Amino acid sequence: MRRLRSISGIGALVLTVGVVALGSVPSGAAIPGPTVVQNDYVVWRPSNGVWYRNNGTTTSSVAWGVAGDVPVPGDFTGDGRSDYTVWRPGNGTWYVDNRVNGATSATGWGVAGDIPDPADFTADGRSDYVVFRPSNGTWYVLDPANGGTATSGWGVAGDVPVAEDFTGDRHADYVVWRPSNGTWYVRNSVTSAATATQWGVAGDIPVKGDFTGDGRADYVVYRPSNGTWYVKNSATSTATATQWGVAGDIPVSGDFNDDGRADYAVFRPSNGYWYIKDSVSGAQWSRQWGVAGDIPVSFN
Ligand SMILES: [Ca+2]
Ligand SMILES: [Ca+2]
Ligand SMILES: [Ca+2]
Ligand SMILES: [Ca+2]
Repeated sequence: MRRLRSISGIGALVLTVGVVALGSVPSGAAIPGPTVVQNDYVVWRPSNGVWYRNNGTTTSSVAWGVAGDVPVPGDFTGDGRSDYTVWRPGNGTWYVDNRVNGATSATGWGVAGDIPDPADFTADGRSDYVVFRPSNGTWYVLDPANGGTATSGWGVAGDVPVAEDFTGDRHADYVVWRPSNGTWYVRNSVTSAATATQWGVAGDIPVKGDFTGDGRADYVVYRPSNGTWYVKNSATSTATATQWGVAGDIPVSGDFNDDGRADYAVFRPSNGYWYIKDSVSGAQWSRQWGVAGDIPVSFN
């Protein structure tokens, strides 16, 4: 695959910093945010296959992927940092570009029709290659560290795979969200214990994240119709609703201020801004990064 790398030189994307009045849904010029971030602001552009990254202080871009690919960033190499990664439906191949040293790899895992959903099932600190196959409701996991594999029948066609750790043992669990009944089906990947929790309605978008900081993923949906985030603490069942977003916004999973808790974050294609609301203090900021058509990705 063609691979180009440039640092701090993205002509098409200009970082702007300004001040606007705070409101429930800010718009307009950027509001400065934290300079130390856990999640970077990253978009992948299908039209040219370029990843544009902004870590709060510096920017870079890497050409990696082609139109039709699915961006699936994760830390596949175990250095603690997300790698530029795409999954190609046409050949079921994962293309990984090590973000730190530029080493690349291609690994076949999955077939056309699968939904890629990388997560760390083995708790070794490295994302695994993971696909959910709607045609048979089966998950396929490949450990990049040792080639070990696992399969699990969990889910049906139409379900949305949401692999993350709900049980707090650092092993990602098999999780699907079912739009037809708004139910989260969680299967502990270690013990196989299963739970079903209704949270959300058809049309919602499930979002990964631990919003409460207890090391367990929470039930989270973003509702496009009213721009509201509904979060249910997976340990206590305490629920909150937070309006953050407008029609057309794309929710993004991530902790944007490095406090160990996921934040409310949306990317607005109409103006290329990211709007973040700290899930703890309610502090708000925004950053212009990306254009319409870009895919915002969770990247740290
Ligand atoms: Ca792993
Ligand atoms: Ca787990
Ligand atoms: Ca939690
Ligand atoms: Ca946070």
